[in-house]
Amino acid sequence: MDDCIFCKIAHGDIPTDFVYSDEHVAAFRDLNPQAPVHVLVIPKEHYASGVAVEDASVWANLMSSAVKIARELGLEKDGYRMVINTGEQGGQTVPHLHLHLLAGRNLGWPPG
Ligand code: DGP
Repeated sequence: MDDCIFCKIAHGDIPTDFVYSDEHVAAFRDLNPQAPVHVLVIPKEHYASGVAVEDASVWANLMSSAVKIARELGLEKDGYRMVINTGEQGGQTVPHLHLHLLAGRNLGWPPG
């Protein structure tokens, strides 16, 4: 997708400090962090949202990478939250599937 900001990040068109990167997945810090740790984990392939995913391996790669990143960042002891906003009412603003990994403070529930 030529006009997708997360595709540009994933493919190295925008200089980015990656927290993690492999063949399928990239992770980088959110521009507008909502917690002391706020990492976005994305598939390198473009999916407008999770609704567009038909291949379960996309979910497997995304989730297993997020768990690995949480472990590497030392988040397991105090805990963390993973969020995937989907669609308008789900609060999604960037139309490229992404998982928010949030940690470093007490996170409220229910979400706003
Ligand atoms: P969502 O509302 O779930 O679609 O989250 C999109 C997030 O993406 C939001 O927290 C801000 C972040 N974001 C948007 N544009 C950029 C960008 O260019 N770079 C980075 N690092 N984060 C971005």
